[in-house]
Amino acid sequence: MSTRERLRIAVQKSGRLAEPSRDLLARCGLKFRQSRDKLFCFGESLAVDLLLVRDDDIPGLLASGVCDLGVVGRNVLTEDALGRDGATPFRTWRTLGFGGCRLSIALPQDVPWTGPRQLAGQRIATSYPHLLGDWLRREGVAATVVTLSGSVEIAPRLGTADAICDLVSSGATLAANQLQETAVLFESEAVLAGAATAPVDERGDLLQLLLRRLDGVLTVRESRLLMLQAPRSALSIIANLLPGCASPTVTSIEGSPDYVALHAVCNGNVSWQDLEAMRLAGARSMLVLPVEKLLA
Ligand code: PRT
Ligand code: ZN
Repeated sequence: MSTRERLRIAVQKSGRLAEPSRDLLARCGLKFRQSRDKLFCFGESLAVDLLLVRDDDIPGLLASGVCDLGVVGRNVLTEDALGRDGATPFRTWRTLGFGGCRLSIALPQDVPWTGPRQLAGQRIATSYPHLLGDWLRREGVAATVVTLSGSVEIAPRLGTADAICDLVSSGATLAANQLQETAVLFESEAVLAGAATAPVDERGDLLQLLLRRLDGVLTVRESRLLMLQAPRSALSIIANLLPGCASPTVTSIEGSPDYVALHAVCNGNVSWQDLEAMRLAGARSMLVLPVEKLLA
């Protein structure tokens, strides 16, 4: 394995994952200076650089060691891994909570769906031949996989396929092409991935630092700080009503012996119903605040 002092992350140059990937890294405190050709971003705040590429190139860049990490759809990573012999050469460090979609089989709307067996002997167009081939094998169905690099959804209308296997998020593209979604083969979202073995030089420390910050950012996104005052006598009841909060901090209030102040970080949103239930139990002065940074 090559040694380098700077960690290099591959991210999509343009497309669905480009902006959320850059935003996430920015929230981890990474600042970059972009090269004139706009393909490389030099990390100014940490020794972490970005390579801006097509998403399909990311698995190869990780496998060859050119990049240490990549932000890529699990669909692209798994498709590449299935196309290589033997064990998967990648490691998923974190799932990132954006780029969600599913790989599904779709048929013309006027063809009734009875189950995977009906695909036997049919032609299925896809850009994901390995994921589709793997699923067909597991289902015990022998079909012809027609590999296309794009515009898969028009293949049935062109007569080049009987069904398609493509990514779906809202379903609007399928509907616009008079197709119906049937079986879901694979659920995907963006992940932070790397080679199976982590770098052991300075880059290993940078990776750990980045993961710590990332965990803070990902947790914070879903977290709220809840502050309230509770009657001492109702403390245990109110503590049980806290939505998704572990171990609240309880402090006494100067000049108010019957009440305590309570604050807790809650996982997920705190609804009006949650607040009303706590109010009924005696809580007052309730405040819900977004959390900006969190370091465990
Ligand atoms: O140029 P480059 O190769 O980098 O980009 P690309 O065109 O290959 O990729 P891009 O930007 O379209 O998608 C990048 C990644 O986003 C994918 O690999 C997925 O992990 C993820 N993603 C999430 C999606 C979708 N949702 C998605 N809906 N990728 C593609 N689609 C397409 C789908 O193929 C279909 O054409 O959008 C259409 C369906 O969308 P709906 O909303 O109409 O169902
Ligand atoms: Zn692509």
